[in-house]
Amino acid sequence: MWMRGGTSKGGYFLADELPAGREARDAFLLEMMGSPDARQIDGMGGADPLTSKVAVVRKSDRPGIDVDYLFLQVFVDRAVVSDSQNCGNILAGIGPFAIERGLITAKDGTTDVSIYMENTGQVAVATVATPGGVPTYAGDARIDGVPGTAAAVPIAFRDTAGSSCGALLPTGNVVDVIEGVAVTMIDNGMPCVVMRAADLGITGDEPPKELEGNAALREKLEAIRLKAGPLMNLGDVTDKSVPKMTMVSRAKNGGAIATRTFIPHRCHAAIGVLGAVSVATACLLDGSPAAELASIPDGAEKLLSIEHPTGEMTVVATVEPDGTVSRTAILRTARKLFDGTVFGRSGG
Ligand code: NQM
Repeated sequence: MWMRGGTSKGGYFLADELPAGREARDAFLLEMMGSPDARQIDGMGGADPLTSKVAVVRKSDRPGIDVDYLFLQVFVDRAVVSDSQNCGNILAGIGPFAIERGLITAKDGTTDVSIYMENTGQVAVATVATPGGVPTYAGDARIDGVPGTAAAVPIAFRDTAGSSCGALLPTGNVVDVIEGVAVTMIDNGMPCVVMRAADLGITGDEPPKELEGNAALREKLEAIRLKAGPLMNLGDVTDKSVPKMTMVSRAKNGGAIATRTFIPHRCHAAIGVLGAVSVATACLLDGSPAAELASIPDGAEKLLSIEHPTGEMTVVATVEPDGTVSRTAILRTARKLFDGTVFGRSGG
């Protein structure tokens, strides 16, 4: 099934529909997407990392969990399929997909679907609109980066700190300096390197195309990223899609902070879900470059509007008295686009 999940789009598969074994699976997914090719002309991919994504779903045998979800990033111009990151946007389609495929039975009204995210070993709970026990995609929720409105899919996360890096702050520091730039290396669901835009010589409100055209900036970001990888316990990140590189500046539209994010070689048209959760968390760390620039509301339950090139994403963060972020939630929408058969080059 092809679905839009949040501001991303990709193929959703039942695990047993894919070729068995990692090598055969990845060869099929590359052929199906049309990778490697900058235009993905011979496949389903949309020539952008955000539209070259795959979800592999199975009924879970874990207590209290409905389904297991493995996210795979199919690189556009390289023959790489990576499970090194999670994806909170594609996650938004998992609940409806699982109900459509009969993995779980929906209730009348709304159905909570608990999802084990295999990439990071954590759990998310998505609430799917299911009037009459059937998923509906129509509704009045609006998210930036997607035209029109659709049924709301609120998603809550717990215990995402250290999802891939083993700790919220894998170096133990709020600030480190790499290549002369002050950075916060953080992982609250997505490994991110958060830096001041000004320190990279940009204002932070440039359009993504302009930033992608800035060769000196891209080179500097990649130099920082390759050094950050091992420091974040991610090893050699040359062929990985993490860490994400987020440059922050003061909010321009009344939000908490403004962002421009390389994921990591293309500049995101918006920001990833767990990426936004990690950046929001960096804004709450005293002494971090992001905290200096952020505008933080009072109260234990904070609505942090993370501005990005096509609008904003609101992260709801629950902050404990000791300052730790114990729970986060975001609003997404999803839509079923197509259900059918896709083929590899051999026709299989
Ligand atoms: O951070 C893009 C996206 C993502 C990932 C990326 C995501 C997340 O927008 O949870 O959603 O950063 O590769 O789909």
